[in-house]
Amino acid sequence: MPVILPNETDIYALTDSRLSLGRPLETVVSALLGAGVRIIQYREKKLKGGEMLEQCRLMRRLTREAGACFIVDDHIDLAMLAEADGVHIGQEDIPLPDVRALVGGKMCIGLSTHCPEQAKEAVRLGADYLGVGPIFATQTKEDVTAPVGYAYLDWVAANISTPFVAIGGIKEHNIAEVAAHGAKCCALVSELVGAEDIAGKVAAVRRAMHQAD
Ligand code: TZP
Ligand code: MG
Repeated sequence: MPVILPNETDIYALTDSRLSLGRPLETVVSALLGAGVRIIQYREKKLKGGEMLEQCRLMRRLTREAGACFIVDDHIDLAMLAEADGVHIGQEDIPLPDVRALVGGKMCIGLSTHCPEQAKEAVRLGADYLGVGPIFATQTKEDVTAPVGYAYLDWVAANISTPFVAIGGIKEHNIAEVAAHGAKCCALVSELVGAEDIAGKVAAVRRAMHQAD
């Protein structure tokens, strides 16, 4: 099954059990997949390794059945053990060439970037896609860097041909503007997993994102 990258789909969902209104991961992920989300990242900060591996294997099964791409945040070991399609790393994580040495050429690697220098370096190092953000302030990520606003997004849209995903504070009410600044794919955490009606929210976010198409 070919890996789906952010330029090939519009919404990139991330999990966060702390924001999921107490619903189990399977319920949340099934709702996202049922609504047609084609990339989902497993991102959990406070769980033990054994539980995370079990959850990654569950997500691998669900995403495979749905023909969706499965990415693991930070944990290269979990990504490999669960046969994920990719791993997502940040600027202070294990450097991309070392991650590549571990995961090989088949798994995709996403790298978070916050400024043009980091984007150019990510491309040079062979990132398969770039995270671009945080566009807006967000409560979802601890130790988050300052919002980059539209200036950096505009720069990436104009200068980088590697697929990228905009992230950070993106909601139904602002996604049209983010798309107008060149984001073909947007990552959302709280807006999707925190919605009472996840399928309804995905549909509304999509409508808002494509209103100018
Ligand atoms: N990386 C940059 S901002 C962020 C991550 C993982 C969190 C985005 O969460 P939300 O709830 O969509 O603002
Ligand atoms: Mg990270």
